[in-house]
Amino acid sequence: MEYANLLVSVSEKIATVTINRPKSLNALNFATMRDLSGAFEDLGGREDVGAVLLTGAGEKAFVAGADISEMKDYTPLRAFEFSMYGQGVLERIERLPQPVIGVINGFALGGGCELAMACDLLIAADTAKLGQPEVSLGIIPGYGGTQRLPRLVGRNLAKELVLTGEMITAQRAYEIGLVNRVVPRAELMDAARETAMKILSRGPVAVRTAKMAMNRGLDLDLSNACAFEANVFAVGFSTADRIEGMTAFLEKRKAVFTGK
Ligand code: CO8
Repeated sequence: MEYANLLVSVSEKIATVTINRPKSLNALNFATMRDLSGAFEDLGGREDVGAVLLTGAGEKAFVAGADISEMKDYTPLRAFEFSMYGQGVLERIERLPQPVIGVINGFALGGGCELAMACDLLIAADTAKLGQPEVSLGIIPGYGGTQRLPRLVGRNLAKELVLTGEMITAQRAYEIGLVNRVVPRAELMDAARETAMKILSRGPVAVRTAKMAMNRGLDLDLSNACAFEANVFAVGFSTADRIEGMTAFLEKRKAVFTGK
């Protein structure tokens, strides 16, 4: 599939989705959100894709936010519609069956930070900067930033970031649990691929269902979430992968999973 604002490639079961508007620091206009929606819908159904890397084109930015030049003329109704549409796109990314690694190659601001938070884990270049600067524009985050950020880093740190609008370094983002790892810029893609390869070497059904159990369980109370986990755990015992995984362990060899 070809997209006006994205580059999508697949190699060794790893899809790389690159937001490709470097002149605007990969700002998210409506067309880009529509492309992201289409690309992730397509990737979710592909058997040749076991993990996805999401990154931005160019040296400067992952995504510097929603496209301010497009947003400046919004009516309240349009703002509501685009916020809801974008939230749906981020939910599609968050709920993709395969794991999604956000590869933060530069600025991840506003809608860019929100997009990053919809990924399963984040690897950032040491040069990256993250933040929710919306209040500097007189608006609030609209792609789930006021909701995902407190869930990820805790209420007080989220309030500090959203209310001051200050950017933080990748290192600080690591310290507060917003990103998983910080690596030198030159090593970023290799580090992301390495993490994806490690995940791909595990039981594919287990990886997908573990992701789902964590995502869905976080929205439930602990007791019901654990009951949900027990059900998903039990389903795992219907797979060829679990027979292979346990047999390989007992035979002291590497498991060869089929994803069945
Ligand atoms: N939207 C549109 N264009 C942008 C954006 C953006 N968010 N960010 C950068 N650009 C453009 C600049 O206008 C500039 O274009 P041009 O060359 O034509 O003048 C080009 O990208 C390069 O940017 P700068 O010259 O500003 O580069 P600097 O290195 O000087 O600065 C910064 C980099 C600090 C990242 C700076 O560009 C900046 O502050 N950008 C805006 C960051 C921001 O405020 N982001 C939040 C936007 S609001 C938002 O994301 C809300 C999300 C929810 C929306 C839900 C409803 C739709």
